[in-house]
Parts: sequence; structure tokens; C-alpha cells
Amino acid sequence: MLQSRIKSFINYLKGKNILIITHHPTDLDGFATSIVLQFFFKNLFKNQEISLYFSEFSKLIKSFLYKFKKKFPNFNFKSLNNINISNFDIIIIVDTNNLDQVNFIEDFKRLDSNIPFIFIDHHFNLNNEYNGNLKSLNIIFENYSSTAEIIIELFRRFKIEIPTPYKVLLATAILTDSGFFKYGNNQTIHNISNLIKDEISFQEILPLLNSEPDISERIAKIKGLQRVDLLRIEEWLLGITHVSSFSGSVASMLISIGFDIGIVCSQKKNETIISTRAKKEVCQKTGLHLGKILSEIREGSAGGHDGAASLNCNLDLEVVLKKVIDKIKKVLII
Ligand SMILES: [Mn+2]
Repeated sequence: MLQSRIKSFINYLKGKNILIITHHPTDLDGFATSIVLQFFFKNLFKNQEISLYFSEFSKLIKSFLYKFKKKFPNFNFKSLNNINISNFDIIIIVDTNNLDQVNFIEDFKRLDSNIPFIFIDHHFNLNNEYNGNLKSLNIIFENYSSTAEIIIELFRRFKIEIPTPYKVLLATAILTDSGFFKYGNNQTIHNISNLIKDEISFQEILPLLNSEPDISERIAKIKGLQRVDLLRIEEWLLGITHVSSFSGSVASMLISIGFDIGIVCSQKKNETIISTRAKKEVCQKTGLHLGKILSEIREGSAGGHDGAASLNCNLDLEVVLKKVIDKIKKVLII
């Protein structure tokens, strides 16, 4: 991580009232990162307002929080229900670098606010030109498997101790975002190991993350499977299907049952959502980068990594699906 960038980032924030927000819906990495980053700033800066705002918690986060609070009854965090934007000087947006994935930004735009914002993220850098984004201070590093690991780096640089509950939060974020190391690298394992040391037992963390998918998610998976089309390109197997919700977890399921690439479409009113997943092997052998491919579809808004990415757009489903498949074909056919 660029030492000088962190330095300018922290210097800039001195004396400013900070609002931390993340993408919608909030996932564990976005959630944990926001809370731990608030703790970090509170340690570093005194007499500055440092607040959190979450748009909506997923079922996973709700069930996680329930178990987490049982484990750490004294742990508390406060997030705002309403934002009075004039109270803040700067907004930090974590775990995304795409404003379309941030709910609150609509109000922000409506208010015609000129409060600047900075991204801290580990997704493919879209390099979007946003008015108000202090691009030179963005901390976007794609080689981290979670934003949580970028935050750990901040604590390390400033020699601030991370209390146990915050460590557990970070660990759960790293585990879920790296797919329990499946999408991680050696550094991911080092980071978890350094974080939990002998203080936290790995087996204590796992039950916090156990959440049985509810019936609607299971139905989506079953229907997604009934409707799947198989497309073979060279030696690779693509699974293409559609569901009305849970497209991300249906796409992951396609990979776990044997497809190399999973493409799941979902149509909602005027919106078409495409969720994609690919096996690491395909990405490594062919250079496939789903995040890049989806971000090339200019009519939409995309985000993601090489092996997992999604796109929201207003295009007709058939049109956008064809575009995505053609682009993937181009990479796979050598
Ligand atoms: Mn993340």
C-alpha cells in the first residue's frame, strides 16, 4: 500500500467531521469495515464527529449481529438513521468505488451537496470521474481480498491495537469476502493468522457465519437450476439461467455444481441484473476478468472482481446477455 497516499489521506482528514458509508445492501465486509474504521478514526482524531450510516441490513447481517451481540454483550455501535449532511465535511465510502451501489447518494445528489468523498475499496477500480471525489486520496487496492484487510493495514501503520470484538468483526469480513480463502491468496491467510493469533479461536468465529438460507433463497436456487442452459466454449462450461432474486448466490451455486462460469439474470421492473461467477482456474488460465467485462457495458453500472461481478442496467435482458456472453467468448477462445 502506498505509504504516501495513506499519509495524505490521514492529513486531509485531520480536524474534519467524517461520515462513513458503504454500499447497498450492506454486506459483512462493508459493515465490519465501517465500524472498525470508525474506531480507528476515533483513536486517531479527538474532537471530531465520526459517524456511520447503513442503508439496510441483509438477513445475513441481522443473524450475524444477533449472534455477535450474544458473544460480546458489551459491544455497541451507533449508526445514524437520518443524515444531516451539513454536519459533515467529508464522506468515506467503503467497499465499493461505484456510486450507483450507494443508496444514500441519491439524497446526497438531490441536496446538491458539494461535500467531497473518498473511496476505500478492494474491487476493480472503475476509475469513474465523479464530481466531489478526491481521486488522489482514494485507497483502492484490488490485490486485497477484502476491504477489511486494507483497514488492518491502517491499524498496523499507526500502531493502534485492535480490541477483540473488532478483530472478530474483521475476521468474519475477510472469511466471507474471500469465500473462506477460496478467492484469497497467501496474504489473506497471513492476515487472518496475524489478526486472530492465539487470542481468538477459529472455531469460535465460524458459527457466527452459519446462516441457513431461508426458503425463498432455496427456491431461487432450485428454479435457477431447473432453468439452466449449458454452453460449452472450448474446454469451459458456462451455465446461464434466470431467477427473480438471489442471483448472486444462484451464480455461486452454478460454480459449486460444476460449471466454470455462471451467469444469472434477474429482471426487476425496468432493471436488468446480471450476476456472474467464474472459477479461479478460468481466470488464471485465460485472463478472464468478469469485473472488467461487465464494466465495459457502458449502459450499465458494474462492480466486482475477476471471478465475481455484477451489473445493473436498463437494457433488455436478451441484449445485455448476448453482449456479456460475446465478451466472455472473446476471452475464452484463443
Ligand atoms: Mn468487500
